[in-house]
Amino acid sequence: MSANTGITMASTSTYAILGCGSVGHAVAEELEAEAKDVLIIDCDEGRVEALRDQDLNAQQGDIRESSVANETADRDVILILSSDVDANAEAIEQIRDRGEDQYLVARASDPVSSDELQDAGADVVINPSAVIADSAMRALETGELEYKTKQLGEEIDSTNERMAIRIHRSPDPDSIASATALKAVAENREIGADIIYEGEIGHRENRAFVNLLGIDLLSIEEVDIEAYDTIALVDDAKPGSPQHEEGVDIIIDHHEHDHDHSAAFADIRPNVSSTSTILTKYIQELDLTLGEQVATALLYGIRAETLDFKRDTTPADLTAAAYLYPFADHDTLEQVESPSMSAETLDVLAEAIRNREVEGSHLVSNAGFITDRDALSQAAQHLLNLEGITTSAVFAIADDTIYLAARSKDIRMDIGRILEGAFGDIGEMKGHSTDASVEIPLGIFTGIEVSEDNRNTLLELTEEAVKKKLFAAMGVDSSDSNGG
Ligand SMILES: [Mn+2]
Repeated sequence: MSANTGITMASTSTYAILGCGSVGHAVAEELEAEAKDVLIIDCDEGRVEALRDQDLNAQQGDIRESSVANETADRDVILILSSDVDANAEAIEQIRDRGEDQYLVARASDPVSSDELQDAGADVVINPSAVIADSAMRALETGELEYKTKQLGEEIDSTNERMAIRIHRSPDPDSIASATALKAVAENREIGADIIYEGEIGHRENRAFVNLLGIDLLSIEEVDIEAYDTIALVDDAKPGSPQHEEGVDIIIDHHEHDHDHSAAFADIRPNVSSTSTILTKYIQELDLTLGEQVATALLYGIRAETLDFKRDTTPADLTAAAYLYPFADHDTLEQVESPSMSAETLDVLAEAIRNREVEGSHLVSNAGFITDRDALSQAAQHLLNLEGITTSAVFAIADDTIYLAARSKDIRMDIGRILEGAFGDIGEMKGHSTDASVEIPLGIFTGIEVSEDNRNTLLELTEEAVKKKLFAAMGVDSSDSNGG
């Protein structure tokens, strides 16, 4: 037995074309151009002669006749392409009557005849009107993008002073990335532009993204918006957040706007998942040399908005991402996704490592007093990296509340259920089997009224009690060092 049983039909197949109107003729030429062995059979003497003049292997014959079926018996693939659907159906029947399983492609005229030809034994049926509709849609899409790109360019070029690119309040990566791309488009046309935001650049990842890529953003507070004569809103619509209203010239978004801006240029596409995807299409259409900053920003914008292609991803998002991929700086992307630790997280982590108590593979620790709760859950995550640790729980006090963050990488240990069991009656639990947290009012936990000067006492009281409760819930007794 040979292991090599791969079918190499593509390179050795022989073809027959039955019925050679304009479609058959075009297909014959394509196949000939690929140096395929093609036999053409057509009923029209004049056409056969013309084909022969072109050095094509053509014969006269009526495709309904069994003689034609015999003539094509040695062909692997038979394309039955006459415009007469009934003749095509008869040809299929003649060929199938011979009982061989040649691959038959047949031309229909509408969905009904498609079904008939399929029933007669065609392997593939081509419906010309569907094919034309399809390519018309594609042409329309390209045509529309071409038209829109021209319009956008003209609108940008009409700027005399500077263009303001406004993004939604507390902008996310998709906003920042699409604005960065539009700014690059403007600068390529020698139009100065600024990205203007309101609120704050929240989330550590977003700040890391802006800083690592060196994206210039201006706060609305530091600019005079009157100084800009072109206003663009990019990824500005955000459900539940107010949108900019007055004097807008350009809108590019993947969310509908509540307000009718009557902007000179608007491209709003609710059928794509990110504004970064739309900007990528413009950059492609403009054939702009894609700088690393813009490519990396857009790729991150698409990934963040689609949660790494897990949420509402469309083919347009994927093709845009594939286009950007080779131009993007992947080291930077990696850094954005795991930004270096903040000072407080480091402090909390250091404190938690110092105060840790380990039973078997379970670690429980006290991080003291904190202000940033985010730091606590990051510390819990990092503690899992300590050798031999599969479950971590860190708690701390902020104001008059005990915060506890826990993580588990042990599939048998449902940390959410453990926290619920230990503290569910006195605190509020959030999370699931691998990642959970709980908030407990300090007063309820200790039974002592909280005041400024008893905080340290409360922390000590809390520490012992929390550790004991947790280890017990994890199934280890903290007074027994053989536990775990
Ligand atoms: Mn968006």
